[in-house]
Amino acid sequence: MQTNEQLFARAQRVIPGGVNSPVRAFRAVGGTPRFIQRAQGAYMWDAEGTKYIDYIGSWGPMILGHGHPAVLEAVAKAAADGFSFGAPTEREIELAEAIIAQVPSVEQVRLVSSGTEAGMSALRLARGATGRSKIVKFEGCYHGHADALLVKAGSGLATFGFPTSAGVPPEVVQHTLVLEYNKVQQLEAAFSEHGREMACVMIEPIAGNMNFVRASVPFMTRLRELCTAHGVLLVFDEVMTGFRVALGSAQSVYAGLIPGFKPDMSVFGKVIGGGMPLAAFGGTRDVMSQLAPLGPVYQAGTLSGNPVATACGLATLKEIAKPGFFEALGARTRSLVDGLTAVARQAGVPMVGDSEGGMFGFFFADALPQNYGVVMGTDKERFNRFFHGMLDRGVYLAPALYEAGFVSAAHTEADVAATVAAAAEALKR
Ligand code: HOZ
Repeated sequence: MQTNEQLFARAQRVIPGGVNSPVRAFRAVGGTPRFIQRAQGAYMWDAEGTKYIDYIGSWGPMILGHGHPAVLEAVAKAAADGFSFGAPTEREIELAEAIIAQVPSVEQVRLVSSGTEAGMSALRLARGATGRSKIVKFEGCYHGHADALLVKAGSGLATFGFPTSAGVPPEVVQHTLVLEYNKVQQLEAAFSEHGREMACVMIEPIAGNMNFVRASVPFMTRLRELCTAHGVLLVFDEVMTGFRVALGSAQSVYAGLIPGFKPDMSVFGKVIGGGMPLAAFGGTRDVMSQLAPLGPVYQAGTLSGNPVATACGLATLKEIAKPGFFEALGARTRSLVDGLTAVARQAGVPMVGDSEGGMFGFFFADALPQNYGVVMGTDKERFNRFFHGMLDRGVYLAPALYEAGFVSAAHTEADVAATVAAAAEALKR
């Protein structure tokens, strides 16, 4: 058996930083990343055989837990029929239909392989469809690592203290305006100055890359009004929230709060692939018809709509559409957050938390942050101590304070109780 430490040392010789995605390296929290060997249900086991209750769920996709039998069966059957054809399949239509059935703002959808690809393609399409160049994003919102969107993003960039990546020339981001999340006045000022030059505003409606921060209802209402008034496309990045916070995604949550609310375009990933590389972007038929081969906006991919990935996604969407699924998941997630904040209160530690469906976040602070600046000011040292205290007790939280957490349908009340008991101990440190 090789230890996590031995594997990490070996990995660092052949992979930059020993990982294929920066936040996995534990740089924010320190220590040795766990090399995962297998997972089942709500649990993962590392190379040393240590068992963890998993609250990352592959950073969102594993909403059913690991190794769900219906998903395994669908994947095995699809794999036996062929891994990739580079030609259309019926399953792609079925997945597109399944997405459209739950998200009324999406009339057509194109499948791709990653959230980054989906965000990048949505951006090109928004620019092509409007004939405009400027785009707006918000501090702390991460839309994948395409150049134009890698400005003041949260997630890994926040972890490493680089607001923007090196290798992104200033000319490439000269059309990207970055505003503060939840600041209505800034939004109004930006629209009055640049509204007619903007192609789109891209937003994580519930930001999961600065932990868990909701767009307020007044902010979202005004954003929708301004986009409509200026002919700017409102693009919801639902890579994290899509089919995770509700069956209709975060846009259904806002539609319940703001009558008639709809974004113009949406970006999905994670849950729609059930753990396989699959993502999508969609919108009105009008906008989507600008895409090649119908229109002039080019976008393509050898593995787009991959038959095994679509089987995995379809089987996952079928399970989560069952009656009562989100009610149960939401209740379990709320009970976790309530439990964590209750033991923190008992320990005299300021902690606040929030959740929607199966996505949650918590901060060592007195009040829930409304934007990135405030998130950055919450107690990072305390978070890091807590992270390790939980890991030592068999609870695997996201290894950075800037990331949301995820509960799956496989987590039981007993898992939540064990997690809360671990937290009570960890908070004593
Ligand atoms: N983009 C993810 C964090 N928000 C990290 C994905 C990973 O490292 O697997």
